[in-house]
Amino acid sequence: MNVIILLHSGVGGSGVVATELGLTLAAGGHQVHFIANAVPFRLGDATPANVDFHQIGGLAYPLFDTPLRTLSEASRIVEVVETHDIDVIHAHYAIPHATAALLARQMLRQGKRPGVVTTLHGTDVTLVGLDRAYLRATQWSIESSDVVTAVSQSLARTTTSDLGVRRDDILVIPNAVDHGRYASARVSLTSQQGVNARRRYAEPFEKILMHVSNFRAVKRTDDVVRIFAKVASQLPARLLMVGEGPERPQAMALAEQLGVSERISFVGSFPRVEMLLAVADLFLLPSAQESFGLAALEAMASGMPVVASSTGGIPEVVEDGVTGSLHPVGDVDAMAASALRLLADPELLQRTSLAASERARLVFGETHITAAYLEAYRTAIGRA
Ligand code: GMT
Repeated sequence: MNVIILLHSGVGGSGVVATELGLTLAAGGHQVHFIANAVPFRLGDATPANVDFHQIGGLAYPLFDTPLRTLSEASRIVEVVETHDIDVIHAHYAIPHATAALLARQMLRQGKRPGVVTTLHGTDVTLVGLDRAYLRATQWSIESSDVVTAVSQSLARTTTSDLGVRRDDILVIPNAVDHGRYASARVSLTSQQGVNARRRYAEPFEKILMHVSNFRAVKRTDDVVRIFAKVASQLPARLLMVGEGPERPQAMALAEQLGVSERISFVGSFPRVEMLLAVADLFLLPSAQESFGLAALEAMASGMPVVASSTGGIPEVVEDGVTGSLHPVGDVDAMAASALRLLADPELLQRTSLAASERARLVFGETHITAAYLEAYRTAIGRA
């Protein structure tokens, strides 16, 4: 199939999912065209012959406050559709990508109409889409797509209940993970190189906790620091805070205030996150809202239990008491107690780590999830 994938190129779950899906489709022989503002974060140097990247332009004319990206994106889509015999346009995130895809299809003068598949990722529904400034555009884009998928049951429900979208056929296709990549990075820890990697952050007797995010308010990174401070008061431990974002300075200040800053490494964004995940023992994700929690899934694939909030789609990813531990948003005491219970009991830690890795492999493996998207593409082509 000839597929266009529209995505946000910066650090963020939806862009990561879209990039990994595109690369998997390409590995399966499909032709993939990524269209974005910049080269997608996870695409890096991986450019197989059947993967193209098309950058969205945007004239910064003085009359416009900002470049009119949705229009330039739609124009770019039309160019790619007209020159590459595109079968389907897959928009990751409702706005502006689904809007641009639908507009582009209207703009086509002749030839075949590609199907439009929109995948909802979370904040496009729970945050941005609900803003009155975008509400009707978001509703229209979702209702007009040929096929709509959501990354969790929770998000599919919220899309109709809170966003007021009028369609009852939203497909749930969860996010996938390349389990082998994460598992083999951890296996490499047994080599000298891996031991050295771990030593960069901790002494052999210390436990390593980890958090990965874009440090936005919804991630509650202050809670991560508070949980860690409680854990570190009971056993020798270190915390790796991976990522960049607006809440990072506040998290650093809180670490100072709680006297744990020397035990925390803020390491910035890391494209090959599996290499960092491989050194850690336990993952923290105390978010206020999470439609899925891709970071938790990647941690599980790497063989780590996850202590997280029981919010949104997280319970569909992390099985409470089996692959980690879930608690109400903001219950820092309970999250710290669960982390301590896991870290202080080697047998429990190993059992939970194994269960996490197995769940990531069996439930969220790439093969059947990619097949589900291909089926969605065929349905969309039929409806277009
Ligand atoms: O969580 C973020 O800040 C990024 C955001 C995005 O759209 O890039 O992530 C959303 O999509 C991810 C991939 O499907 C999900 O794993 C995240 O749970 C979701 N974030 C929220 O719902 C807050």
